[in-house]
Amino acid sequence: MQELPSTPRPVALRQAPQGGQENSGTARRFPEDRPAGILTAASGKHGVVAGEAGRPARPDWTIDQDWESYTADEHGVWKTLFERQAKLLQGRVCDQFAQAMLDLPIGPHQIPHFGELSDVLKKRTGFEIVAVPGMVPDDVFFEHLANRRFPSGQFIRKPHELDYLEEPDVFHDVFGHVPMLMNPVIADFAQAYGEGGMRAKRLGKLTNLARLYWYSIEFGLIRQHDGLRIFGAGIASSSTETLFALESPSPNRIGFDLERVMRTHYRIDDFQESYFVINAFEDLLALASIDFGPLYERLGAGPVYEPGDVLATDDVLTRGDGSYHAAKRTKSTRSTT
Ligand code: HBI
Ligand code: FE
Repeated sequence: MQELPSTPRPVALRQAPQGGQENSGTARRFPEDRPAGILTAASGKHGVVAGEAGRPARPDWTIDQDWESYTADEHGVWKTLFERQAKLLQGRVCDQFAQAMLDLPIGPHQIPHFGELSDVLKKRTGFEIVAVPGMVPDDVFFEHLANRRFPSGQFIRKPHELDYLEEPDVFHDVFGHVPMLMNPVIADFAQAYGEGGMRAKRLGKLTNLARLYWYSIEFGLIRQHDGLRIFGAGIASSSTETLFALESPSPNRIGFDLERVMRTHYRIDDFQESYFVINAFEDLLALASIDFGPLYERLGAGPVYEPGDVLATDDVLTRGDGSYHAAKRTKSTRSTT
């Protein structure tokens, strides 16, 4: 068992809670006259999280990557993160992710060009990368995915935020998500999520759908030839969660079940208490053909589970001892959505 860093605040990406709701986004309106180029509010926050100041001029929230504007220090942050994670992921990330890293124009020396990544990605799965300031409103996010555009944060975290960040930056989005978008099945699933997101929002079921995204695309594990491997971007872009998710005795590791997952709260500001494990990427895509209408009806009627719950009906691969979160709970209040 590897020793986990005992530092507080782990994590690569925590999507900031929006309006206290489980990632349900904001319905805020912003003035239309915002000048282009203002990407970061004085607060240092980005995108939706920055409020009015985070909204770019274009209605689809895209901005230019403006690659030339990255400083040497910013490329240096990328390098630190890249080298640490590339090493750590060996033998821990799924084969498809590892292979995609070799196929993409991505390396330690500089923040990648979105245009160059898109050239390769487009040929493989038809996806392209567009730059956004940070978190974008749900409907904007869904619209991009539904059209096989992956919105990636343009900014990179500051040197003092290497292990904890509330917003999706270029390291989380490009290092964490783009390799999996090279996989045709994941690409189709991401598009289906975008399409389904609109519908879920209309039906008031976005909370349920967002849990599916969270426990798969962001924090999913997969069974491969020699054991559990990472495919979720939130894990793959975090050194501390890479070790926690696979090697800590604390979390539960449970066989993926759609309805079970969609009933389960998740943690937004710390490691997950439970990870869900798929057998193959095709399992995810099969979900895209399910009629979510009746499913949403059932979900509305049935129970909701806490992040650490283990049920009698679960296919439990590892029953966690919960030690990590128990130790923290004695110190602070719980924070889940
Ligand atoms: N915006 N840039 C960005 N990245 C996300 O992952 C994201 C987002 N906006 C909304 C959102 N995710 C989620 O709230 C939805 O997946 C539900
Ligand atoms: Fe993400």
